[in-house]
Formats: sequence, structure tokens, C-alpha cells
Amino acid sequence: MSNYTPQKSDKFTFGLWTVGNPGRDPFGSEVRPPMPPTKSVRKLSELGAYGVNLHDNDLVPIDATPAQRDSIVKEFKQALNESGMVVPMATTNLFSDPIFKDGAFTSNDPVVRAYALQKTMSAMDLGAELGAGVYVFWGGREGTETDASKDARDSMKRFRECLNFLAEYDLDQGYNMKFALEPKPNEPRGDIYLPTVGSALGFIATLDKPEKFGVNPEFAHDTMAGLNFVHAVAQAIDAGKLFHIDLNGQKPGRYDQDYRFGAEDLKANFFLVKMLEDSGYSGMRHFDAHAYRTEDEEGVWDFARGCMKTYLILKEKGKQWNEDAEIQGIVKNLSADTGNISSLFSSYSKENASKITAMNVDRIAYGKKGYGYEKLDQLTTELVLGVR
Ligand code: GLT
Ligand code: MN
Ligand code: MN
Repeated sequence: MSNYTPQKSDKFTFGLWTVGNPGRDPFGSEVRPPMPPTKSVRKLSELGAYGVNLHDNDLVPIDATPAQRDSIVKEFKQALNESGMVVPMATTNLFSDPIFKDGAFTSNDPVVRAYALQKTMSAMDLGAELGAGVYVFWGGREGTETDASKDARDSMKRFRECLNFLAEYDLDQGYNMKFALEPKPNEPRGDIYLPTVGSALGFIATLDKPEKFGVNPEFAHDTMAGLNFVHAVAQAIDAGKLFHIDLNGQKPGRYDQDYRFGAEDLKANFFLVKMLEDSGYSGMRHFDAHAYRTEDEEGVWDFARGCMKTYLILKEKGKQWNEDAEIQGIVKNLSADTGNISSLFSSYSKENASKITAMNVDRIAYGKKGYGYEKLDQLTTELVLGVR
């Protein structure tokens, strides 16, 4: 049994905005002092993380002069080098500044859209300078409170135009970053466009260079809407579009809680980690979460350690599940195909169609059959709870 100590090879990353979250919420102010980015880098490296991710303004204030920007970036790069940390993902803050209150790429106002592009191109320059291979687009302000404000079809066109433009900018600059769209159903807007992984995948197919785009699904975003996150991730993997993932904890039907990974719904997280590991997903395991508002700095590091440790425990549990003779005996039996029936429909032919038509299926007997999922789920529960 491992001691669950994170290694660089585990590819654990945190956003600067996660450990740096000061605990502000709509009802109360900050409870923790600002965390200097260089401090986050050093401490996270000590804890075993592989890298940090950032929005432009997590590092460089929005009103910094070019000279200030350069000196901040220089100091940050030095901290990265000294601690052996990397920046695998970068993104743009297109949601905090009041100019974006009615959207960035989907704003009605072309000047706002141009400013969003200007800000994103410069954030991509920063990301490329720091070595980021993935660029995330979370359209937090792309949405509406009232659909009287804009026609959602126009919003799709505007969104598409901007993303197509940025894909060309990326190629023009020779950055070759992968673009990952991050869906969320609502908050901070009343309704956000591209609310689910499925809608993002559908939208990607309409872009000029769909191969450049994938998704960055987040546990909290599907779970807050009552959806099954594991299924969403499965669809992204199946489509070859899982470019990045945001791991955290969330109860269904709430605001975006962004709790420590594994803090909620251990079984869903177990199946999630198992799927990521079984699929050979080689991207980052990024924690987009923050410490409870009750915590001081010590609690922030407890939070960060907890995210990584729980992932490693669940990874080990997934392996155990795959090697458990009783569980595997049941699982193998579920899809047994003694008559090689599935070969009849793995590809179409008139002959196969006739064979299927001629099959005599005992519908009544099949309807009476018990599948044994109660037992299987209980065994899984016992395994996850550590008594198996
Ligand atoms: C913000 C949001 C996240 C996004 C981040 C990237 S910022 O914290 O809640 O889900 O991933 O823009
Ligand atoms: Mn996220
Ligand atoms: Mn979130």
C-alpha cells in the first residue's frame, strides 16, 4: 500500500486562484490575506504538485504597465524554475472586470468583443511564454438574465467568430495550444451559454478548426445541475475531446461550491478517477477548488494535500476493484456473449439483418431476470469504504 504521497508524475495541478482564494462570498468579505503567486508555487511544489495554472490577472494586475508585467513575470518564472514547477494551462479572466458584465465574446457591443479578444490574445502570449500547452475558455459571463437582451442564435455566431479568430491567432503565432471549452449551466449569469459538456461538444463541431478544440469539464458544474459527471467525462473521452479536467467537490442543486476534491459523493469520485486512470488519460489532474471559508493558511494547505491524497486513494481503490476476483467475476458475466451475437450488428449486411430478424428472443424470460446490481454496488461501496 502506498503512503499516498503525490509525485510530479501524478500531474496534479492547482490554479493560482484556488489556493489563493481569499474566502470572499456574496455575503461576506475576504477572510484570508492575498497569497503571493510565488508563494503558492513554492508551497505547492513542496506538497508534490506538478504545476500551477493561471488567469492573466491572477499574476499580472489588469492595469499593470508593460514594465511591471515583465518584472512580475520574471520573478514568477524564477520561482517556477527554482521549485521545478510548470504552467500546463492558462486562461483569461473575462468575468471580473465590469466591462464584461453582459458578456465578453457574446456581448452585444462589438467594442467589448474586440476588448475581450485583445485581452485574450495578450493572455495567450503570457500563457505561451510560460509554456502552457492547454488554453481554457470558461465563458462565465457569456449568458443572460433575460433573453430580451440578445438572441441566443446571435450569441452562438459571436462566440464562434471569436473562437475561430483566436484559433488563427494561435497558429499565426506558432503557439499550437489546445483550446478547451469549460461548460457551466449558470452562475455568475442567470443562464450561461454552452451549459453542458454535450452542448460544448456540439458547438465545437461548428467551428472552423474543430480538431483544435476540446473540453475542460468540471465536477461541480455538472453536479450542481444534477447531472452525472462521470457520464459527461465518458462522452468527452469517447469523442477524443478530454483536453483537461477540473476536479472538486459539490452537492447537487446548490451554488458552485468548489469544495476539496472528494469532499462530496465519494462513489461518483471513485468512478471518475477509475475512468480517468483506466482510459489512459494523460492530461493534468487539475483541482479547481478552494478551502472552506472557515480556514486560515494552514487550512488552505490541508485542503491542497487533501485533494491530492484523496485522488491517490481512489486511484488505488480503482485498481483494487479491477483486480477483485468476486467483483470481476460478476462484471465479466454481465456482458458475456457466448453465441457471439454482437458480431451480427458490429457491421450492417442484409444477411445480418435477416439473422437478427429471425432470432427467437424469449422477451418474458429476459424481463424476469435479475441483474445482481445490488450485490455489485454493495461490494463497490464496501471497497470504497475500505472494509474490503
Ligand atoms: C472560476 C470558475 C472556474 C473556471 C476558472 C477558469 S475561473 O474559478 O469557477 O470553473 O475553471 O476560468
Ligand atoms: Mn473550473
Ligand atoms: Mn467551479
